[in-house]
Amino acid sequence: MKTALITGVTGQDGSYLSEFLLEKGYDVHGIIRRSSVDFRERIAHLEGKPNFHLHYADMGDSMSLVKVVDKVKPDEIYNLAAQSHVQVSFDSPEFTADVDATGVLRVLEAVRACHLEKTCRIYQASTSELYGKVEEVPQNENTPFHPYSPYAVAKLYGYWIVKEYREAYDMFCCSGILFNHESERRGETFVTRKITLAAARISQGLQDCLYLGNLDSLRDWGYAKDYVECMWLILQNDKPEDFVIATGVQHSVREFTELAFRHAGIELRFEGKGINETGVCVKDVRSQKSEVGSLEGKVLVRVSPDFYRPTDVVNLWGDPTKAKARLGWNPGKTSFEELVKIMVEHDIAKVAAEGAATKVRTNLAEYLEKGIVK
Ligand code: NAP
Ligand code: G4F
Repeated sequence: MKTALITGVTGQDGSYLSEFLLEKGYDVHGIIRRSSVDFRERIAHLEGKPNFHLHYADMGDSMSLVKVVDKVKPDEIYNLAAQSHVQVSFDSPEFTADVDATGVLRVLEAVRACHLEKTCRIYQASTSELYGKVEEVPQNENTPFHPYSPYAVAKLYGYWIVKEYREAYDMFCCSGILFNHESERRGETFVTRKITLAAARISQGLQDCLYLGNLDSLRDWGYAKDYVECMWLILQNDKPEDFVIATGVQHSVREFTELAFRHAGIELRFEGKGINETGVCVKDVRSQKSEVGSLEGKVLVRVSPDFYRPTDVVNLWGDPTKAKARLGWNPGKTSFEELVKIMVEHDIAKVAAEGAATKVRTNLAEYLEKGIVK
């Protein structure tokens, strides 16, 4: 039985990766950090399983990482922990650097301190944000980096320190340069989930309008469940290498919004430009109309400069040729259309099930809309 240690186990990817590795027969250990609320929604269904274990540690605390690595003696480490929100990195750049840059170094050094550098393989959660102000479209493993946010600059350090330890100490450590991957477990302030939750709430009469930033931004969106398989494949490869993981298909935030609302029974037409652009309901085919009646003619999407970034990455499009050829990974397993459908159907059911509690969440949605929480 192999032993894996996952940092960021409570996150979107950490939860799917845990399920994937448990299914493969691994003994899975995850790192959690102390929080005033004991709320681990994404992994609650795994707690109590005999091969699933949790340990307190923090990416900002070297000694805690050394102690966990020494206790678990993992065959594989998946370093997924990060302050992962790009816009938040402009508000908390130093914290982001500590966790996303120095944190990677702490993991590598913990492995060396425990004398596991010859046996333990390490996966680093790298990102398409490294391409930032893109210098080439689509982007592959040889495309030059141009990070364009404090988050991306921190992640660039993570990428290079992994490469350095691979070359200096002959360690099996690799970066997966993953393009955006989403799911029904995606954090609620990333654009896709914000849209699918809003489409669900608006369709049930629990939210009036969705406020977004740059609708023209282009992303290569995949399904997180498919991407965690690739993290594992990267560590099963015969030599340590970095890989771009993407679908090879690109869509705009506007297209994502149109499709999500369509799945909720609402046809939108976008009109106007820049901050004056709006998404108007032109056809309301919801199966159950809420007490607010037909939405036709109503403005359901508006642009708010609160969600503009000081520098925004607007043209991410990955080329997964290497991962397909060398790892046998299938980038087309879940299409963009299927992804949006999965997320909207999940959120429609979630909003309906939450009932009165959803109304409380709607207040949060109003805060989100006002830009208090990005
Ligand atoms: P996520 O849902 O935001 O999860 C981040 C995880 O990191 C959470 O478990 C979080 O714990 C943990 N964490 C944050 N700060 C920590 C600290 N100081 N000590 C210990 N744990 C800490 O992110 P994700 O979407 O799963 O992404 C996983 C990784 O892939 C991240 O490194 C992200 O930057 C990278 N990535 C993501 C994408 C994407 O599209 N999803 C694309 C490329 C790269 P709490 O639950 O306690 O907050
Ligand atoms: O969903 P996002 O916040 O994701 P972003 O910035 O691409 O970052 C995610 O993917 C990266 C991989 O490329 C990861 F490394 C990172 O950890 C994270 O998982 O924003 C996507 C795009 C941006 O261009 C943003 O400006 O959507 C645009 N956008 C437009 N309106 C919005 C909004 N983003 C957010 N979060 N909220 C909006 O209202």
